[in-house]
Amino acid sequence: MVSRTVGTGSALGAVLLSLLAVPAQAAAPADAKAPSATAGTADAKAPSATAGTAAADALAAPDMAGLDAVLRTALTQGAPGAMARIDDNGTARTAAEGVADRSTGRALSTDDRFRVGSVTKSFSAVVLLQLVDEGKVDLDTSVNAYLPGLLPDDRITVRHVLSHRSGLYDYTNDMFAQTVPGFEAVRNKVYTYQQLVDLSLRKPLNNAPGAAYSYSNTNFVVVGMLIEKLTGHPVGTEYQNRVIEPLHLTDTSYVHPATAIAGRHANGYLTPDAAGAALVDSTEQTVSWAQSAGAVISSTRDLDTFFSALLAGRLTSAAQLAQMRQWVPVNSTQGYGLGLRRRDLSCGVSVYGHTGTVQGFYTYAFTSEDGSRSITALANTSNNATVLNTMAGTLESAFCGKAAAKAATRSAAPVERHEDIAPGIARD
Ligand code: HEL
Repeated sequence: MVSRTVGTGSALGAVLLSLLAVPAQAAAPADAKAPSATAGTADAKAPSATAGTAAADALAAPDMAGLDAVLRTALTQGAPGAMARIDDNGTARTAAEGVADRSTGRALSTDDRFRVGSVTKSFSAVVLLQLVDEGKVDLDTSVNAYLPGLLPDDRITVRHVLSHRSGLYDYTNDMFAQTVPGFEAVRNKVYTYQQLVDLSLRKPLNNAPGAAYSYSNTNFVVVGMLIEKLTGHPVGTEYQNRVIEPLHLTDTSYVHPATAIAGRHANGYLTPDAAGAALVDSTEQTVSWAQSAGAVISSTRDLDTFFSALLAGRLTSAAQLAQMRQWVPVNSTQGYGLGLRRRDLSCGVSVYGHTGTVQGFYTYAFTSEDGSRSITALANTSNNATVLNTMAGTLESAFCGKAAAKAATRSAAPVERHEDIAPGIARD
C-alpha cells in the first residue's frame, strides 16, 4: 500500500494564474437554453438542470483506508494494479496497489500515465462548447448544416451528438464483440473519421433524433469532425491549445495514430473472454477506432486538474457549463450532460466527470459541484466488470468518507447498472 498526502498549493496557484489566459472566458448570455423538441421529434427524455446540487463544503473527509481497501479488492478480482489520487483544495492524497508492469514487477504509481478512454469525450465537449462560446457553432443546429450530407437525418443536432441522443449506432459493438480478436484486429489500424461514421451507418439509427439516450462512440467521432471542420485544425491541436497548455497538463497528450505511451506509464492488461486465459498486454495501440471519442493519454493529477477547472467554470463560459450540466437520465443514480457524466453517491453527494474503458485501462475521473475536490482512479485492466464495479467504490471513499463504509455494511454495495450494448461491454 502506498498512501501519502502532498500539499500542492503552489502548483495549483500557478495553474489558476495561467487560467486567466484561457480563451473564451468572457461572460456569455445567462440563458442556458434548454433543448427544444425539433418538429417531428419526440424529445421524450428532455434534459433537466435540477439534479445534483450538494454543496462542496458539506463533503466528509476522504476515507483513505476505505479507498485503499477498494484498490486492494480490485487486485483480488484480477487487476494487476489499481490507484487513485484525490486533489482536495490544494492537498493531494494518493494510494496505489499492485504493479504497472507485470513483466518487470514495477509498482504502479499515481505519477504513471495511462489511456483514459472515454474521458476523452469531456475534452472534446469542452473544445466544442468553447466554439459555441465563440459563436462558431450552435447546439441546436443540425450537424449536417456544418458537415453537409454526413448524417442520414437532418434532425440530428450538435446537442444530440454531445448528449448521446442522436440514435447513431455504435460501431464498436460489432468491432469488439469478441474481445481479444476484436482488439488485435484494430490495434495497429488507422481509420479516418469518415470510415468510422460509415461503419456506424451500416445500421439504422437506434432511435429518432432526440428521443432517447443511447451511448455511442459514433457521436464523439462526429464531435471530432465538427471540431476539425470548424477550426481547420486536427483535434489534437485544439486539445493542446485550449485545454492542455492553459491548464499545464504536462502528462496529457493526444498522439493518434502513434501507438506508444511516452514517459513513465502503466501498462494495460486486457482480460480475455475465456475464463482463466492469460491477460493480454494491450498498452500499445493506435486507438484509431476511438480518436476524439477515446484516445487521450493522461495522469491522475492532470485529470483532477481538468475536471476541477471545468466545474469551477474556468474552461467555458458559465452559460456553456450550464449546457454541459443539462442531464438526460441514464439510470436512477446517473445522468449524462454534454460529454459529462453525473453520478449520485450513497451519501447524497453528486459528482461530475467521466468514466473510461479502453483495452487494459478502467478510469473514473470525477469532481465535486464546485471542482474543489477531485478524484481520478485507475485499474490497469478491462473487460472485467467485477473490477469496474469495485472501482466505482473509490468515488464513495473520496466524497462520502467513512459514511460510505457504514452504508456498505448496512446494505449491499451499490450495484452498477449496465447498458449491455455488446457482449461483455459494460456501458453506463
Ligand atoms: S464503453 C463505456 C465507456 N466508454 C465507452 C468507450 C469508453 N469504450 C469503448 O467503447 C471500448 C469498448 C471495448 C472495451 C473492451 C474492454 O473491456 O477493454 N471490451 C470488450 O471488448 C468486450 N467484448 C460506456 C463503458 C464509458 O465509461 O464511457 O471509454
